[in-house]
Amino acid sequence: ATEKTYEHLRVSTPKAGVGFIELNRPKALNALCTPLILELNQALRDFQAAKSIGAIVLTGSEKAFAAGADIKEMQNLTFSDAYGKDFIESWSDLVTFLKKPLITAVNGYALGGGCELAMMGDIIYAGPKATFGQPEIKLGVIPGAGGSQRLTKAIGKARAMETILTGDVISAKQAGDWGLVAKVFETPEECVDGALATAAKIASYSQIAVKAAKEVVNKSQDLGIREGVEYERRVFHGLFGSQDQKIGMTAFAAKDKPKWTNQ
Ligand code: CO8
Repeated sequence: ATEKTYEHLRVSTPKAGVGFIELNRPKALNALCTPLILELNQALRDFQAAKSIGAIVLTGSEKAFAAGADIKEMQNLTFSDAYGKDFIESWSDLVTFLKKPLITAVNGYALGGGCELAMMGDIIYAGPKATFGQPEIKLGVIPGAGGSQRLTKAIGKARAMETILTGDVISAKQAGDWGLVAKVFETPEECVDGALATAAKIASYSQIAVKAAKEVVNKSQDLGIREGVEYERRVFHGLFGSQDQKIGMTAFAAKDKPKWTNQ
């Protein structure tokens, strides 16, 4: 059910529990046109709904993760079109509906909307030539899919301000040093394989615990420390109502491997 045919994506399940999406619009360096975004939303929704899938990897090509929103599509957009039709709002769907972990494996250009899409990942991995940036300023606009907020949270105000105001790019090494990405790999293949291996590891755990873990870490982005810790504790307490808590702890005590029920 998850392996539909798409025009701008390749979708597969290369490892147990892992959904894999490759952006595939090579002629435009994976520029994010509306049809591509609609397909991406659909593929993510399918993986979100698939019981067997525990984590998702999103990548592009070796040359480009995505070179941004489709500039040619935006060129003649008017304010009333953009505001009236909530241009880009369907993008926020990507993060708000997705409860399963998403790893973005970035090789090549991740610019503008491409950088924003990469940052929608719960974990970002980078290949050696990954190039991040928010060059919208050069087009007479600003980031519009969360870049000013997520980049600032990720690397701090001074660096984000410099990046967004100059349009200068961030290299893979710099992204690693600044903590924008979790890991920098030596080759593009290792970056994608590393993301798939991490996704497989996450998918081997109880989906209910993984979902709760993602939820509480994300809360840290919105809540103060006191409310955040209280929120975490409520969710932690709630997991004692799950079967998998009993299964995991019983298996540990018996020196067995747990067989999760995702209940
Ligand atoms: N949109 C549309 N087409 C693009 C885009 C893009 N963002 N990026 C590249 N392409 C196309 C080029 O037009 C070219 O097409 P053609 O062969 O028909 O001329 C093809 O892809 C190959 O590109 P280049 O020849 O330019 O390749 P180079 O290797 O010389 O350069 C670069 C690569 C540096 C990445 C260059 O293509 C570039 O600067 N691209 C634009 C980067 C950019 O400005 N991105 C930000 C876009 S604005 C944005 O994302 C706003 C986000 C708002 C939220 C999202 C809303 C959907």
